[in-house]
Amino acid sequence: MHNRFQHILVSILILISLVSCKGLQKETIVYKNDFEGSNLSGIIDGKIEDYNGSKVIGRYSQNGFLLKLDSLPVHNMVQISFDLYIHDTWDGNTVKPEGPDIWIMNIDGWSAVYSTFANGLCTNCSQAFPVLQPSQVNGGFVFFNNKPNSNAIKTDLPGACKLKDSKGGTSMYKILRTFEHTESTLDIGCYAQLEDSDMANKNCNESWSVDNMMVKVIEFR
Ligand SMILES: [Ca+2]
Ligand SMILES: [Ca+2]
Repeated sequence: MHNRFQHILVSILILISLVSCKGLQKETIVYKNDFEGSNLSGIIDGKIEDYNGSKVIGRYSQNGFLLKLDSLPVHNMVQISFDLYIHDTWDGNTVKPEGPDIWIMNIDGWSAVYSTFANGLCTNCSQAFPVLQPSQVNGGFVFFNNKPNSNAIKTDLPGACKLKDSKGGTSMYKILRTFEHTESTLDIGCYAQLEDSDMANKNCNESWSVDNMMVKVIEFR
């Protein structure tokens, strides 16, 4: 009987410590933007466009934008999440002159995403995503071969320009990155490096945009 009482007491103590441990993690949303108010404060090279009934940051073809956050509360980790729209005809791992078509996210200058996407009319194409980084072979980059639209959340969205109004013209991905970070400033750069032999229409042929961006800082005490 004595042992049984001890057993129950230990169980209760473990339960209390588990509950209190959970309380030691503090999350703070430091940035949240659905771009419906066209708010581009803190963003360099930001621009707004309407896509499929929602305002997005974009569209970009080559280049992109930089979000600069400062005065962040004390934290150990950062979590970034957003919707990435890949519009029209991306050629994935295809070699020059039509590819590779690379989407890039740099955080404080380090590479968080350097991956290829394929969408639209690309036949016999492959894309690296959801593999986020290429391997390095003989000083060059080799991208992983996944099927076009791998891990896309939506593949039946209309295109934005070249494939405007045609279903499947855009694919949507959820980008989620969580990493250790303690500095009070945070730079998030989103870019693309796209190859297209049709330079005059590149902005229409292949572009991207972002929506519902959220940045959380997490503190473990
Ligand atoms: Ca929006
Ligand atoms: Ca291309």
